[in-house]
Amino acid sequence: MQIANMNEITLVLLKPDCLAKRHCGDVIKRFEQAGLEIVGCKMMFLSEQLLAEHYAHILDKPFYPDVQAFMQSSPTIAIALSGENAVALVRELMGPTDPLKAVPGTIRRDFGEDVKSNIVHGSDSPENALAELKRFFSDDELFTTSLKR
Ligand code: IDP
Ligand code: MG
Repeated sequence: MQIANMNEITLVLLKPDCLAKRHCGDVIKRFEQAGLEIVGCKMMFLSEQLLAEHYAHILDKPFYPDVQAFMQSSPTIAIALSGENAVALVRELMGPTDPLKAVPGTIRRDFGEDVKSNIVHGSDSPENALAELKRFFSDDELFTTSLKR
């Protein structure tokens, strides 16, 4: 059973293909329509070092150099999203890693191309979300309390 967490925050990255295809608005709209709130947002060029930390779990894969080149082909947009069960909700809206295996209506299926060029990153667990938010945002770049009404 999943325990509802109203204040969960997750990290989303709009990848270079999302920017190139002009789908940033479409993707953000899906998240906002699902009730998620933007509590942090910035455009970033991801360094080799930051990518190696972010993608530590695939660093030894033969396809990693291609992933690094793809992720450095333009800046990305990093977004912190807050809401009830934000981590799982974002993963559901994204669909699985491979857009061709995703169902229509998911972000990756509707806008993605292949297993590498899949439009968006979303943290895969609340623990990883906390680590990733720390990696991409400083405390004063996250507006987690001031936006609450
Ligand atoms: P996820 O993004 O769905 O969590 P991960 O397994 O964490 O998937 O992989 C990180 C990213 O690495 C993927 O989003 C994708 O861009 C890339 N990637 C994963 N598997 C492959 C592959 O088999 N070939 C090329 N790129 C891949
Ligand atoms: Mg992942």
